[in-house]
Amino acid sequence: MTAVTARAHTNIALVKYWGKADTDLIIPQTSSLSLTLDQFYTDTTVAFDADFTADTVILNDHRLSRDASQKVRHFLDLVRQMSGETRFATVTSTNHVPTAAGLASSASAFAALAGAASRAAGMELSRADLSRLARRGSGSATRSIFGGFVEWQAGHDDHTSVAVPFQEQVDWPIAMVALLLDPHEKKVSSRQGMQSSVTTSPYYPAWKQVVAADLAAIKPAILAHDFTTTGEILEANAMRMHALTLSANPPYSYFNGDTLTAMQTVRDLRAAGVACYYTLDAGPNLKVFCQTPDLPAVTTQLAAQFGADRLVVAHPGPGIQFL
Ligand code: 2P0
Repeated sequence: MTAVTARAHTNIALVKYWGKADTDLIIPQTSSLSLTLDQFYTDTTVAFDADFTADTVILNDHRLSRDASQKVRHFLDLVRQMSGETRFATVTSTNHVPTAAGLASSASAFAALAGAASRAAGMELSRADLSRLARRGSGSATRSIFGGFVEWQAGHDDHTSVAVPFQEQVDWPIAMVALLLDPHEKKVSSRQGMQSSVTTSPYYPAWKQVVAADLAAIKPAILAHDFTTTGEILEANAMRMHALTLSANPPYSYFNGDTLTAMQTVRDLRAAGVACYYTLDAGPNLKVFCQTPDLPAVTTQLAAQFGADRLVVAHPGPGIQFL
């Protein structure tokens, strides 16, 4: 038995992925672009052994039930199919995500699992192949194979739907401040939510145009370290993604009251001359994008309003590592 351990960091999309073209292969409707973060990562160890009579999944020291481990076991089946491995595995995973971040993401989880499981099964995959494999577990995991700014190119099949580094070494002093407003699990999972948007929102065709235009505009802005353009695009993109939840049938929303208050705080900071922009995913928690000289002003205001224990400051992080 050889155990392999991989570490992958989570990522925050600046131009969001919200909708699948193929729900089985997890081919998205659009490309997306993210920033991998240094503060939040998952360490996963996988070992296959002929003595095991079933797959076992241990997450943060707790053994998962068959139901809770279904996605991971399905992923292991895929790895066995690809590699010819026939034994069962034990997967031991630890999420290093400060509870205050509200960021328990499937992105770092499936990226780390793709790395550890494929190598434990004897495969030496390129990072592009790891990205393709991670995608089969969770869409956002496709991007977590790489560090810094990453583009997931939508593609049209298993081979062409893959992430590519856009800028792995980030020499731009930027930060993402995670603000926890509600630690509870979301009522509508991303998977259900995005599918409902694809099939019922009349605005979905417009979203595809929005993403194409935002990607074309944000890439040169990032390369030029144009903070204002980058910030304006990522904030508007997040709001337009959330417009797909409000316009779905039945309509739903990931916002709570504090979400709206925090958005106003960010706008007030900007009006007061502090450059910062927010984004948010399938939950009520904000991530505030700023440059490091503005960090003290941003964190002081957010801490005064919501409590210092609800903030985690993150910076650009690395791609997958084998430990
Ligand atoms: C993203 N999110 O681009 C978007 C923005 C949430 C909001 O990817 O069904 O866990 O496993 O592919 O990747 C979260 O959805 O969904 C997500 P699946 P995933 O980061």
